[in-house]
Amino acid sequence: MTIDVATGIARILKQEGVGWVSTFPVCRVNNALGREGVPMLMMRDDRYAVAVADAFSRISAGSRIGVCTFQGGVNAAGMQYAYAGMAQAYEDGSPVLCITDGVPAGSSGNSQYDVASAMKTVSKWFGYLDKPERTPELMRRAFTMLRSGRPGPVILAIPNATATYDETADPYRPVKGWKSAPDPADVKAAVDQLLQARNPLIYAGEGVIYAGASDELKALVELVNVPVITTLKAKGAFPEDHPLFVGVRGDQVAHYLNQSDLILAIGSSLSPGRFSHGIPDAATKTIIHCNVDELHINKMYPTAHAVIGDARLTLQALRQEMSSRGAGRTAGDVAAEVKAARDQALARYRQVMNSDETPINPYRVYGDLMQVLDLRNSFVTHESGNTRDQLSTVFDTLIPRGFLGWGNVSTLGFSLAAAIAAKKAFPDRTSVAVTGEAGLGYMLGNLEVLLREKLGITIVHISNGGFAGYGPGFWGPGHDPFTHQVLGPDDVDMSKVIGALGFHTERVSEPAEIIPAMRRALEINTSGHPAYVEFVCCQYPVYGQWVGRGE
Ligand SMILES: Cc1ncc(C[n+]2csc(CCOP(=O)(O)OP(=O)(O)O)c2C)c(N)n1
Ligand SMILES: [Mg+2]
Repeated sequence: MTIDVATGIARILKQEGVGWVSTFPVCRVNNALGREGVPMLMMRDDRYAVAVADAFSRISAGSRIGVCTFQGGVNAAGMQYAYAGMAQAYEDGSPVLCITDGVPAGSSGNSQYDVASAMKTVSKWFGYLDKPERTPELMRRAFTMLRSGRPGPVILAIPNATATYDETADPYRPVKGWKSAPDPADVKAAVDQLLQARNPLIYAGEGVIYAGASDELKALVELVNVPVITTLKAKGAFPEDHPLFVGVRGDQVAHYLNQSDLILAIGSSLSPGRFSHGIPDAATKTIIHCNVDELHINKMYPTAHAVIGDARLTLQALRQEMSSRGAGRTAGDVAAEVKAARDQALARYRQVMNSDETPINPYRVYGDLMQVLDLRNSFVTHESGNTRDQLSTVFDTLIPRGFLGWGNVSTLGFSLAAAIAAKKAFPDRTSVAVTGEAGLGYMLGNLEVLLREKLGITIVHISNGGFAGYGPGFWGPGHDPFTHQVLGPDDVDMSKVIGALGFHTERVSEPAEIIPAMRRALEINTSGHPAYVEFVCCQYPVYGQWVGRGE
């Protein structure tokens, strides 16, 4: 049967199990999606169309692929605005499928902006559908890239969505995705080195989550009795109430990174971005780097030994090799030392988590949030700024993706997209985005979506009247004293602004009111209604640092 390209794409997406597509109009495949019954989640700008699909892929650990569409072609405003979302997905390695209009044949001279070059800088693969018959081929290729190897965004540009082809000539079959197991000799060598180490440390990255390898990580860790840190993006890959969990950041993490003589990195690039640790004194440590491909090996730090393969298969192989040699490493005092280091480093935060001061200390909000939430059935994410730095210092994550840490690139406003995606991925989990004023500013235009789509999520606003940002804060002796001040809770009542939209809103100034207000908001969420809670907080830019960054 002859069909047009847009219809072919819509049908293939259904075959691939794609349940909905996020979008901002216009894109020439959208009408076919509508006709073929693929629901569209219409965001209020192109960047959020990408970000929601990106976050859905992250939260599903790539087991379900987020798909978005946005305007492309000649002089494409949509694509230029979506670029921010794609750049973020690319930097963070998220397997999202972006579908857009391509520049039609013969029109390549009509745009100053070189679409193909631009798209190639932010994608694992950029496909240009230059012939309608190639629709199944390019979609097959796209899903192969999305489901295999190192994750990253894939972009497909469709220059002529109404061109037709014979659907029966090359029937589409869904793509499974493939994994590779490591070389057994490399596994043996890694175990040899691990057994020789005095103070080994396991450094787990997001690859563990994408491989669905949290159970395997825990099994190996318990066998070898080695302390664990995770990256920000892998927060939750290892249960944070486990006696061998050190942390994501903070003095205890610094201590373990500094004292380690061997680092077994699994599923992490190990290349320090703005929001990750460097390896202090790397040249004096043995670095065993387990990664899905060679891109990150011998990058930044000398790799003593690489184990290339899927994180789950690698962890299984390491455990088998370890078991086959008799025991693991003896328990000794490892867990007791981890506990002592954590207790010491977290004491100052645990104290402010119980603070009765007003304006409210932000840590009191985080502490109370942990009490209110069922940490095995909830989703929390941060924003760029203090909420990221503080939550990643103290928030206990007990299940993979109970918390989404994000940010090799930390684009303000992403928490709203993440909370929406979490609600779509796990409708029964409570979904909470914690933001400052800057993140909230980015979200405002998109809040209508939550009402229209009946998405019961709660936005928690740590309202401190300024851009605390990084380091010691923007203010006073902070690094940006001229660019931190915005109208704060004394000047504007954001709960009224957002309440007028139709959200359930509250404004909380008393610490004792945090838990009751959160309970009301989460209860209202269960009927599909969004909530916004503003906590009038003090400026308190205190949190764990990143280590080994030479700053
Ligand atoms: C798109 C984008 N532009 C700029 C930044 C740099 N930046 C990081 S945090 C921040 C200010 C955060 O202030 P606020 O939201 O009030 O959070 P606070 O730290 O006060 O809790 C800025 C401008 C960014 N992360 N993303
Ligand atoms: Mg602020």
